[in-house]
Amino acid sequence: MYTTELKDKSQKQAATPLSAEDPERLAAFEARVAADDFIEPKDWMPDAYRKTLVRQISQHAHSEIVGMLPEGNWITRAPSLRRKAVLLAKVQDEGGHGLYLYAAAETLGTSRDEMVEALHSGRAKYSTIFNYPTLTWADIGAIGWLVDGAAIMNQVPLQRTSYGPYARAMVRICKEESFHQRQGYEIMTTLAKGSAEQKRMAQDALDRWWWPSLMMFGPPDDNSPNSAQSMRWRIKRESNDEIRQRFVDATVPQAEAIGLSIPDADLKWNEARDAYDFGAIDWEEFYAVVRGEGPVAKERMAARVSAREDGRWVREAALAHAEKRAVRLAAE
Ligand code: FAQ
Repeated sequence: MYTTELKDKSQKQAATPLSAEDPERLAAFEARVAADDFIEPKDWMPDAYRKTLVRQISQHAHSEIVGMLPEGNWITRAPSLRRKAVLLAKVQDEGGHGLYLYAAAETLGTSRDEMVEALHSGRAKYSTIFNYPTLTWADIGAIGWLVDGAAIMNQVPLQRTSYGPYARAMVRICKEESFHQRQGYEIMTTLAKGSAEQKRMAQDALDRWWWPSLMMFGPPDDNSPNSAQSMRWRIKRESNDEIRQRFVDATVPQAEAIGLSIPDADLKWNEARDAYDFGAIDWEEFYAVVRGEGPVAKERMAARVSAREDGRWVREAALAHAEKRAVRLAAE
């Protein structure tokens, strides 16, 4: 259903001068990017390239970590032991993704503490999608199916992003997201084929998660300030709108297969484009959520801040233990 194959269109991007830094180094850097070489942590890179990567990778990491909260809300209420074990494993995977991504960003010279501080003080963003509440069990199905489905669409091209540590983290993450998408779709299938009430619950979850899922891909291309530069640097390999369209085209038949309807009166197959036309996204809502006005934005940040505070003694104890151990080993 989902492929990890990369349909690369960024090859077509012209080699445009990237910035005004040391021309020789810059030319060598550009040539490597153009040749699809990975840039590695100790390689020279333009400052703006480094900044863009820290911004995107750390925001991606924050999204994984904050993204544990909506599903974590249902671990104790999963309807069976099997569902609980699967959900626990999935939420744990998201924590792991956050850690690989923080580690990838740290190779660019930013500490984890700095990144976490930027999140907690509201300076760094995380995905809008995690500012919506999980009201019923069907929301767990909808998140796996739609949110992980959208995450895969966006992350498959990132397996060939130009920065080596980010690209390699993506390979493993995509494999795990693929399992997450399937478990979500399986929950939705079970509910959609269940009692009338279960089917209503599944439809209600789809109604609430559909539009926020389309917003995950970011603003439209003509309103995406970072895209042009990121495409030239091959950090982004495909545009926000291209990936959003691919997600719609893959997901609509999946909804039809289980008898659910996409909540979009304008959704229509377009023969000429070989793709679905779909209705207008409410960008006002998107920007409000980006500004921190999402339905449960305050709860999300409060939960992250208190988790950090509650875990302080563990970090301090681990550090004290490591120091004692180092002294003991040195003495021996
Ligand atoms: N939410 O110029 P662009 C997941 C911001 S992981 C919030 O287009 P760019 C796994 C953007 O940062 C989901 N902010 O920006 C999971 C920029 O602001 P800035 C996360 C958004 O970077 C599943 C401004 O708008 N995935 O779900 C959003 O070129 C289930 C202008 O936008 C990633 O982070 C948004 N949706 O393209 C976990 C993938 N969209 O930074 C748990 C990596 C845009 O200049 C459960 N990231 N903004 O202040 C990317 O691919 C890119 O960063 C984009 C945005 C495509 C998200």
